[in-house]
Amino acid sequence: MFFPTHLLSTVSMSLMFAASYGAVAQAHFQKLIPSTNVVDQDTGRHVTFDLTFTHPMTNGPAMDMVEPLRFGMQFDGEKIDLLGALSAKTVDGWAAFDAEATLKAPGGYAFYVEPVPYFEPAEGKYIIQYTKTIIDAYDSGENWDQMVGFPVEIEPLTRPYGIWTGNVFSGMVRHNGNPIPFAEIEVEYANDGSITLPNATFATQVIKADANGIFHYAMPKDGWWVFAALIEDGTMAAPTSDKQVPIERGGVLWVKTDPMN
Ligand SMILES: [Cu+2]
Repeated sequence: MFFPTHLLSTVSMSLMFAASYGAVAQAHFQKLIPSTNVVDQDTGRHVTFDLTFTHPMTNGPAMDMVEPLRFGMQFDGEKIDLLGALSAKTVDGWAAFDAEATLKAPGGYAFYVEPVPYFEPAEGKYIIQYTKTIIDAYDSGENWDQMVGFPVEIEPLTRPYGIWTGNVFSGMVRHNGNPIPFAEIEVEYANDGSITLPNATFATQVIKADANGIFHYAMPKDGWWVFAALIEDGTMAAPTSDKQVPIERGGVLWVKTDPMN
């Protein structure tokens, strides 16, 4: 029962799912998962990335991803365009991308992607997921809370790498720089298919920030977790008409936990 609404063919099914699960049933997430989030002597300085627009907790199905508007890395406050480092692939038959980068110097690196706005017919709105992940090189401990300047962005209050499984992750939701009280955050886990969900409500965890825009979540499993702060902001013309429809801007952050063995 985890079929996303946008893949259903009949209106009645769409309405039924929309009524049953609300917006959460259509939770898609922009993946930006690196081969490692800590570069050291063991890993080497070459990092590869998976950029797929998908449903992480149900291990797909993926959705079509066109070449993003921006993909890059921020180091020492400077942005470096990496669109040329993308290579096309297919996931579940849909377009997605791999990428690679070399981290030459010690320090904190933010990798970020701004996808082309995706129109979600089931919700009648555009979705833009401004997505980032932080990599540390050579145990620098620097700039792990750097912001890349997205309209909606999560400021990590927990260092976003070197995290044990079961740790609490805390962050602040910012919209144009300002904390957003009671912002809604969706949380998913990049399930490789080995986790069976008790029921559909487990696909996406939903939490709210406090009055200062700060949220907390304990991650119960080792692997990659995604936090998406979702805010409706602005309108755009719908694809097939001049009608203005809302834009849901998501500040998305990927973090990894490792088991304490
Ligand atoms: Cu979906």
